[in-house]
Amino acid sequence: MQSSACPPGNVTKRNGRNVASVKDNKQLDAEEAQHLGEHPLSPPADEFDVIVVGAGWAGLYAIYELRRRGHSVYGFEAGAGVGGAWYHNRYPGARCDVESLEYSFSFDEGLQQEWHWTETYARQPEIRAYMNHVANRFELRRSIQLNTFVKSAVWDEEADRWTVTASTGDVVRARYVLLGVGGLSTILKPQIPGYDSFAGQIYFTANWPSEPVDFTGKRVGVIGTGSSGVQSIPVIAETAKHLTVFQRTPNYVMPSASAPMDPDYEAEWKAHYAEKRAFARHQSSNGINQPVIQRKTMDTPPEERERIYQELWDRGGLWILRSFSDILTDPEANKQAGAFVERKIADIVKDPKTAQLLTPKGYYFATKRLCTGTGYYETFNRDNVSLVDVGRDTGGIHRIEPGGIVTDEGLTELDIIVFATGFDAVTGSFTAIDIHGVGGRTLKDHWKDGAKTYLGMFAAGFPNLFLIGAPGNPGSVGNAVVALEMNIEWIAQLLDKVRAEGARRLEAEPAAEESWSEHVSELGWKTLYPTNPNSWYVGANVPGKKRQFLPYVGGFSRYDKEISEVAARGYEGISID
Ligand code: NA7
Repeated sequence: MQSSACPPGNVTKRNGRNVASVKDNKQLDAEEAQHLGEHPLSPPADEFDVIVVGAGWAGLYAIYELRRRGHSVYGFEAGAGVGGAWYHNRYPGARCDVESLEYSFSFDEGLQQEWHWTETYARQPEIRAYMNHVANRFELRRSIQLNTFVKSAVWDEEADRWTVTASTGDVVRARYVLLGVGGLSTILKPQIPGYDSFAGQIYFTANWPSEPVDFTGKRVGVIGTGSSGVQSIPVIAETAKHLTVFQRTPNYVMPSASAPMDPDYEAEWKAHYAEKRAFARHQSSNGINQPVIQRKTMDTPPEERERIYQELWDRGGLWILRSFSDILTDPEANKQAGAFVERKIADIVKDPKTAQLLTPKGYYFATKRLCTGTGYYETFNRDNVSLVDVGRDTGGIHRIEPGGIVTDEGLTELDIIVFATGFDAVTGSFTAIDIHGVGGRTLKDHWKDGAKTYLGMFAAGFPNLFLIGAPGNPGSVGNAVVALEMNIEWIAQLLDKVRAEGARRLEAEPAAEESWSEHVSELGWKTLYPTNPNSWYVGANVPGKKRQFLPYVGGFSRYDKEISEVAARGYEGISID
């Protein structure tokens, strides 16, 4: 293992100063290829203490932490490299909406001191480079088999073990399985008639090639205006001959306002990392060092309100959510914030009809995941960009033909179609694995009338199985890295106890799962989030999926307190035998 004195992969010395280099995906592929030999091609044993599925944030940390505590751990990763969502989502403009100094691991002081982020909000290649660095620095690659999709996990009642079968034909047994499969990794491919007939090229933002895609002189269509569409549209517009955006639901888009990292800001963070990490976990509402605001919207005079919104708009990212305490609970307060952004859209977008189309309607501000973008609204002022409404009250996208996309407006001729159509979020990557628990019951079946978990980590009837980023967890409404670090540490401590007691099996009690799920739902309904029937938070983007508000929105500090109290009460709600 490297000592913390060694420079990380992204820092070199120039004129005596540390200078960070930002590589593109092609360079990162080449760099990662040098380490491919470290990855096993098949499991070195038939049996392990823990199988970890996925080598994104959760998988990397789980392998590190569980191995450190003396468990034999083996990981399977479907991709050809580590990084999970940040490996696959290489689309132009991809960037994190949480500040880089926060959206990073806290578990190792040397790691957080040595890594240098070049921008306040990191772009995808820099996050991928960081995750590669983590895999190298902690020698995690030797425990990760790449290019291997876990097909099934079957609980063996007699042996208290899981049998895990992979796409490679490998079959291994393990006492525990930890699913770090990611809430945003199962790509949604809309069933649009004629899809296969398209004569041009099709790309998915969530599975973007390493080679840069050349849009020069091309007629490009982007379907989808969630975060991926919003980030890629301005970049594609710069070189495309013409870009047509097919919008089903307009989103509220905040300016990303990313900036080059200020050395003083970075130094201040690095000097106080311990306090900042503790705040994110124990005191914040969203896993981020943003103050918990007490002031209420309607108690604040209109001019002062406007000043606050403007200040936070200028600050960029998701800061506007910290304007007032009631922004997501009081309809009137929410409308004020929404109206501020709607005025911005009207100011920025010159064509009134386009501005009108881009203005969200019929749902409360930020109840669909708020987007951050760079020059998003401004892009619609370009001569080479047009917007086509494929909203639910239009005929939507009728079909794809060899020459392009047909909507109510007729045929839009295209050379390239980019699908920025999202994911079967939160549950999709768990149910993509054929998981059979007690009595052979599948997780899919267990969740068919609505997904439920205990503490966002366990499913009743699925012993010794850990879910990271699952329904009932706060990760998807805040800093996911903080949430998964909390979860993995909590699970690691539980396993220490189970091992010390010589127990073999732990399982969430059905009543505990029921009451946690009710609690999650109640917390949700105290906010405006569930009123929006049309977001991935409620599974609305997946045809036939049960509509249900999935994330835990009680706040990170409350979640931390609740799971800590469960542990302090002897892991109440979990039977340990
Ligand atoms: P999102 O946020 O789920 O966005 C997907 C977009 O694609 C959204 O605008 C959808 O419209 C649209 N969509 C999906 N299917 C269709 C069809 N059939 N026709 C037209 N438009 C369609 O995914 P992203 O990848 O952008 O972002 C996911 C998360 O990653 C994001 O929230 C951040 O947390 C990071 P809809 O809104 O459903 O009407």
